[in-house]
Amino acid sequence: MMGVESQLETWPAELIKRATLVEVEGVSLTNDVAENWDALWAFKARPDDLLISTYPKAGTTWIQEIVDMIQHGGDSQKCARAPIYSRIPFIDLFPPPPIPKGLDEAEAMPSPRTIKTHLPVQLVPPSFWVQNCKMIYVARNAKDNAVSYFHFHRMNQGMPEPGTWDQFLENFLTGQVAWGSWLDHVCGWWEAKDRHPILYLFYEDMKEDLSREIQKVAQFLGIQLPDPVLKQIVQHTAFESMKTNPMANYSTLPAFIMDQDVSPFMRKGIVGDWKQHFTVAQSERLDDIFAQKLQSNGLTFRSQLGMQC
Ligand code: PPS
Repeated sequence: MMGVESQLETWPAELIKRATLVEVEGVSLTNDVAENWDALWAFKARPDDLLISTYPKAGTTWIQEIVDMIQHGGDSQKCARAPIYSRIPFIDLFPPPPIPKGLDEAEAMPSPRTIKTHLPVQLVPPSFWVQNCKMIYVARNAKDNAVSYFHFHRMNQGMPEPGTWDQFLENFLTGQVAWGSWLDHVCGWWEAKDRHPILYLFYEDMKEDLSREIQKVAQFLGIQLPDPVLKQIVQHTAFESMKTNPMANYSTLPAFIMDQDVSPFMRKGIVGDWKQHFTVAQSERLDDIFAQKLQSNGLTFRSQLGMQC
């Protein structure tokens, strides 16, 4: 993707169109993913691939930067080699040319590769399971996740129209958003971790103690982190650092793709911002819809630090 940013400057903005939703195996996906479904499903994973999976806006970019820093011994210069979307290809991204498809970028990348997906567990290309690839999943509480996703729809001109917050929340609650139901996503990956090498992390835990969660990731990857390296990674992946890092904050993309004046990609980066958006009734409705399945899966989320719900 190096060099594509300069080509984009001369690109007709009308080429970016808001996506529509199409169901694949009962999951709402954007039309571009659905149109390329066969190629995505046939993706050939390699045994030393690391797959990063998240529901959109759960902390994907954060864990990507952490993993890249761990893999490069905490060397922030090496992690500045390219924007995050080029360092770690996103296989379920099918933009119009000249932006390369994530699949093509992944295929061209030498091993060992780290790959990003937002797919629910049952839609992950089978070769990842066959090759027994390591996977890291990050989950975020539904309320902050929904708010972040709403603002992302507003600023990303390739996402479906979000409508009002009230409309968007209804779609989120019924899984009528890209990559489907948050509930099915977090529960499906939670169940899969018992039969596969999956490190399941929570955004809220990362906010609570970043150093502790980075150490979990390093241990999972079998990499020793000397104390000064750990400190460097904590500093480099703190919200304020990533917000101003052009290789992490998506500011390399033009405004006709992501309009950061509408809402910055690195927006607030906190736990509990949902309180500024949800009415009491909306909060209770979400709890009613999600609580039972979460409970029966033994899955607990914190929607503010210092409490569980
Ligand atoms: S995407 O488009 O799905 O890849 O987006 P994703 O990276 O998953 O989510 C973006 C949200 O994560 C927040 N973020 C962070 N929070 C805390 N610390 C760090 N370092 C960090 N990096 C990204 C980002 O601000 C978005 O959340 P909101 O709530 O919108 O601020």
